[in-house]
Order: sequence, then structure tokens, then C-alpha cells
Amino acid sequence: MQEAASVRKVIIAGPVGSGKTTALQSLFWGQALTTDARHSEADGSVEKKTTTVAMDYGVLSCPDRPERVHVYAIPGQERFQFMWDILGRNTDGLVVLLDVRQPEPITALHLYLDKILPHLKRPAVVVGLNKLEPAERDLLQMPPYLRHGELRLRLAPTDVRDRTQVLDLLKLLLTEIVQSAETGQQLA
Ligand SMILES: Nc1nc2c(ncn2[C@@H]2O[C@H](COP(=O)(O)OP(=O)(O)OP(=O)(O)O)[C@@H](O)[C@H]2O)c(=O)[nH]1
Ligand SMILES: [Mg+2]
Repeated sequence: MQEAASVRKVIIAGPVGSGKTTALQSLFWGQALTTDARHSEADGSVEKKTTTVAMDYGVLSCPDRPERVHVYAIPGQERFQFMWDILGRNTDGLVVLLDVRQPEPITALHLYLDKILPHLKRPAVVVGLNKLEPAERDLLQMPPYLRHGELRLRLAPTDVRDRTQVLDLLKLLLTEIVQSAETGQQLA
């Protein structure tokens, strides 16, 4: 008898320009469903000309086991926050991407988590530190985990333009999801 497929839902979140759409396009070879629209401030003053207005989406199938992972990226702009609530339902885990070139990325992370976590079912979180230069990455010394209140956040440097590195973030997240389920961790 064929084993029933296990289905997971994960969300990629993070501030505007942190690389969420890039991550989804890397993961799905440029074929992810996207909803980017021209940035309202796209007059040359911002690096990026488009922004996600609803979601990015794709499904991963594991080659060696009956497991499917539905991957959503949510808009970074707070005016599309209503999508956080819609897409956050029944989420098994969260990847937060940070653009480390922005000022005070870890302070921004805590502020962001305060807003996003209430929309989620489960508190399994991996933080991807994106846009590090290779030399900075070699020098980086950081603990594997950071605390956000009671919650333990797995930290990992990444370059989301590289599909393998996005897959690595998702593998870390799946490990966190399994551990979080085993310990019965819930959002406060
Ligand atoms: N230098 C550098 N650029 C990167 C890296 N990752 C992504 N980028 C660039 O940064 C920009 C990120 O844009 P998006 O992926 O659209 O950002 P987003 O998080 O989806 O933004 P919103 O949808 O507006 O919330 C793109 O221009 C990428 O090419 C990186 O590791 N290094
Ligand atoms: Mg986007």
C-alpha cells in the first residue's frame, strides 16, 4: 500500500527587499507563481523596481519520500498585511529573511517577529542572513541560535540567489518543525 504523503506549509517572510521573491524564483527555477507589481516609489530612488502585492508560491516534492512542502512568500510591505493573516493560517514554519546591509538587522528582526508571529500556527523559525559579501561571511562568527522571548531562532547566512542555499534554509526549518512538534511548543 502506498504511504500517504505528508504535507507541510512554510512561509518566507521579511522586510521589503530582503530577497523573498528572489528565494522563491531560485527554488522553482524562475517558475514560482509571483504577484509583483511596479513599486509606487519606483523613480530611481529605490534599488528595486517591483514589490510583491499578494504572495509568491510553489510546491516542492521530496525525491526520496512522500513529502510535499508548500512554500509561500508574503509581501514585505505592511500595507499588504492582510495577506499575512490569510497566508499565515496553518503554517508549520517560518523563514525570516534579513538584508544584513540594512541598519540594525537584529533589532529589526525582533520588531518584525512581534508583528508576524501572531499570524502563525507554530513557532518554528529559521532566520536567513542574506546579502552578506563572501568575505564578510567567512569572517562571520555567530551563535547557531538567537532568542526571541521564549522562542529559539535558528540563524544561518545565505545567498538566496543560489537554489542550493535556499534548500539548505528549508532543510534547517524542517528540522526545527519536527523538534517544535516533539516539544509541543506553542505560540504564547
Ligand atoms: N547583492 C545581493 N543582492 C541580492 C541577494 N539576494 C537578493 N538580492 C537582490 O535583492 C533584491 C531583492 O528583491 P526581492 O527578492 O524582490 O525582495 P522581496 O523580499 O521579495 O521584497 P518585497 O516583495 O518588496 O517585500 C533583488 O534585486 C535581488 O537580486 C544577495 O544575497 N546579495
Ligand atoms: Mg517579493
